[in-house]
Amino acid sequence: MSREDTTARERFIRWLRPPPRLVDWSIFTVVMLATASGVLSFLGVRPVWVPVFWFHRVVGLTLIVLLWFKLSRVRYRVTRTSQWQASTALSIATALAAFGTIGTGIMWVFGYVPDLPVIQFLTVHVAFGLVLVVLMVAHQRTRFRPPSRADFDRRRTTMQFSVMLLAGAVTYRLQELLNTTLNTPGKQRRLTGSREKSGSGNGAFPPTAWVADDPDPVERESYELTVRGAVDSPVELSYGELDPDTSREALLDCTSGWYTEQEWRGVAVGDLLDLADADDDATHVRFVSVTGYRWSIPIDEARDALLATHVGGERLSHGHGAPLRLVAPGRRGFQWVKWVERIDVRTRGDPAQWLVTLISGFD
Ligand SMILES: Nc1nc2c(c(=O)[nH]1)N[C@H]1C(S)=C(S)[C@@H](COP(=O)(O)O)O[C@H]1N2
Ligand SMILES: [Mo]
Repeated sequence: MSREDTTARERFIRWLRPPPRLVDWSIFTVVMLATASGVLSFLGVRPVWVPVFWFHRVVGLTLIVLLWFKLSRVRYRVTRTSQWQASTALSIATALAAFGTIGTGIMWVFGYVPDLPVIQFLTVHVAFGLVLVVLMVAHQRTRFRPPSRADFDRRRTTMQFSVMLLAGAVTYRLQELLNTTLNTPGKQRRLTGSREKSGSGNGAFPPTAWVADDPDPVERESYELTVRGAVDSPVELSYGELDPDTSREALLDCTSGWYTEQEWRGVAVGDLLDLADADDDATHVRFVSVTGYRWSIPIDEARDALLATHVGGERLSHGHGAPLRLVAPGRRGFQWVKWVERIDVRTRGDPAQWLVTLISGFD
């Protein structure tokens, strides 16, 4: 920086730019925070989660500023081929993953996204993000230089980061404003960022697997539902013995970026718990799929949930979890277990479910 930069803008940017090592570690931190908030956002459906989504977007936008600082500093290592080293390829791949993550995020927010076969567009953003974390960790290991005390100037560093975060927040507000004024397809997103699939019945929304579940169709004729565990009288019911007399509207919101509001009909879980005479000390109810996929919810909430046989007046299709799938209002879609064949009444939660949902379906 020997050149005399005199315009106000250049002076501001020079003031704003933290020292190199601090930029690098900020990028690292910001990507980790974005990942953590992204993963956390998978849990939220209700308005109390809004701050998590906000945080994710603001942090993501702050990353753009940091990347710009970083890339304007290291650009020459890529453009001058004489400077290439073994690690240059990794650096480029990392940068591309970062562009991919940010780019798909921006496209998603504005709603200008292609219709893809098989997967939903938001999944591409998630995939880019996960690749970015892996590459970034590898990249960071090839050029490890922790920030030193000299990189921090308490007042200036605080100011720099406040300005960057504020810029992120303002940009996010502007984007919302732009969405509304331009009436973009991204405007109608829910608080989770998901977009609506309208219509009713099986055809209105896509059959979705969380990771790899893809069982053969479950025959209604030979199907049996078991209720067991912390109960006085375990029960087994054939499909014909189920009495699907309970209806309710509920919103299914999938982490792959869509939601749908449907009228579900089926058996109230509370009725099944009464039938099996659940113990007083039971605290959780676990729903287990034919694939082993499972999720549990607190018993008071479970009483209120539904095991659906029908959606929008139609019998559930195989893809949507026939003969029986959990409808858990207020919970993210991945917890709405499909192809339920067993209900375990339990006296404690089930931490292992977090792992099981990821690996069920792999042999
Ligand atoms: N057994 C099982 N249940 C499952 C899944 C799965 O992969 N296996 N996917 C979940 C996910 S991620 C969502 S969003 C909803 C989607 O329901 P749908 O396929 O009826 O749209 O089902 C959930 N239930
Ligand atoms: Mo999902």
